[in-house]
Amino acid sequence: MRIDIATLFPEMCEAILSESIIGRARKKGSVEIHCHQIRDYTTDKHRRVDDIPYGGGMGMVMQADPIFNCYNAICEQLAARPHTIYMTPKGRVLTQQRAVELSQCDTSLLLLCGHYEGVDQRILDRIVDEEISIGDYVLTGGELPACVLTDAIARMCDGVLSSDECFRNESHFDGLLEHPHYTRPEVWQGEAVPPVLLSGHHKNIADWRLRMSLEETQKKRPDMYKLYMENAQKDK
Ligand code: 6GU
Repeated sequence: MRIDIATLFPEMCEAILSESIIGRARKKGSVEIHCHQIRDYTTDKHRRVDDIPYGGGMGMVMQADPIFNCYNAICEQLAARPHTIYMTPKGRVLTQQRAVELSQCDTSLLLLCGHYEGVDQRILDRIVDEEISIGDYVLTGGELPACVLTDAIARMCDGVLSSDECFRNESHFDGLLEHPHYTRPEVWQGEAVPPVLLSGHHKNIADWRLRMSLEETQKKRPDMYKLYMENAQKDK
């Protein structure tokens, strides 16, 4: 999987995506992530990327041309058109299911990060296939959302985690929150690990984990619990 990110702050994305599991996966070559500086694709001597909005009002708007030049350079590198996603609070809110689908996308992905008050609508109309938000709140730019989306997708690509099991069991994957986890010591400040986990009885452990998952979901995310139960009914 290859992900390109077009932004005015490539160092911000590069810093986040060079650490930990994603950083290691990039070094190994399991995922390819390229951050592009949109400002490098300006043609005027002031390297201008934004201007005041037509119609007046607050803030600056990112201009079409630098973004279009950056996009075309990426297309040329890829020798293909990437699936292009604009990160915006107006987009569809990211879900685990959408992240799974994007991780299986057969073309590469391009994430476009907006800044200031927005981006000229004409470039969005020309190159964007999909708009994604990471939640119903407003951030100063698309960089953190692009890193969130990249992490969510990249961790499911082959060779990034030690095995599929690492994400097949976890919160949100099957519509439930994960069961609690315990590690050594067996007793910590008077609190013991649930005895079933020390029993070595795999069936009992699996049953306990599913029960805890259901309880956890019902308590913390009644909305997810309701959906899960409705789907379980349908599957019967
Ligand atoms: Cl994708 N961008 C910005 N600026 N704010 C957001 C967002 C994206 N998703 C949630 N808030």
